[in-house]
Amino acid sequence: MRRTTRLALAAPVLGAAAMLSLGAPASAASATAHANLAPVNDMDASGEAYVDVQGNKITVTLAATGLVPDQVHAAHIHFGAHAGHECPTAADDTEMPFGQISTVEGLDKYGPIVVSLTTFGPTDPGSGLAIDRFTSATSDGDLSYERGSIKVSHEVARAIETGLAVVVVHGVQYNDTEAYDAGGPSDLNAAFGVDLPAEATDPAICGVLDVVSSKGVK
Ligand SMILES: [Cu+2]
Repeated sequence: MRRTTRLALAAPVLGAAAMLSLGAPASAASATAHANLAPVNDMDASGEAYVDVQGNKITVTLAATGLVPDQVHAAHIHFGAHAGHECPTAADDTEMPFGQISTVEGLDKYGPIVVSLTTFGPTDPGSGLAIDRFTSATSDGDLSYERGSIKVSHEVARAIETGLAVVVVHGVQYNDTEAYDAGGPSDLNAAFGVDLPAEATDPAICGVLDVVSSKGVK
């Protein structure tokens, strides 16, 4: 029964891929949004992200500390028209194992992946767990990321320009090994066809992209 529930919840993650491929004409709008990234699970981590929108292209800069050292951290922009446009809290920890807020448990709050913050190659939702293309934290647990000219759909550009998108950095530590080896299986495994532990994919830090300046956004 639990398996059925998880698959149903994970479906929107894949659904977003189809939406993105529709594309849209570029607009003249521009905006800058900023997110303070705060811990979702029990991590002493924090960070900041800026997203500049120019028409249908975005530039993303992200800096974080307190992440799992020397481990890769998948990071995304999440958005769903019917999501809460916010980050999950302990109240969203509704499925076993309790004490771990999983990516799927947060979907109602931040929506599906709309942009994968990879270092190279595609940035589509389907790249959401392309762990060989995400940034690793340093041995001190710091992470910095910058990538420009990321093409997004009109809907995603509008979501960012209107303060509805959310940045999530994944990869947590539920034990003391500084490796991804605990928490049970990830609830994204079925949707992405991977076999990762929950530690590799559960959200570490999260923040809503609040608009700090905008021009021509309607
Ligand atoms: Cu994510």
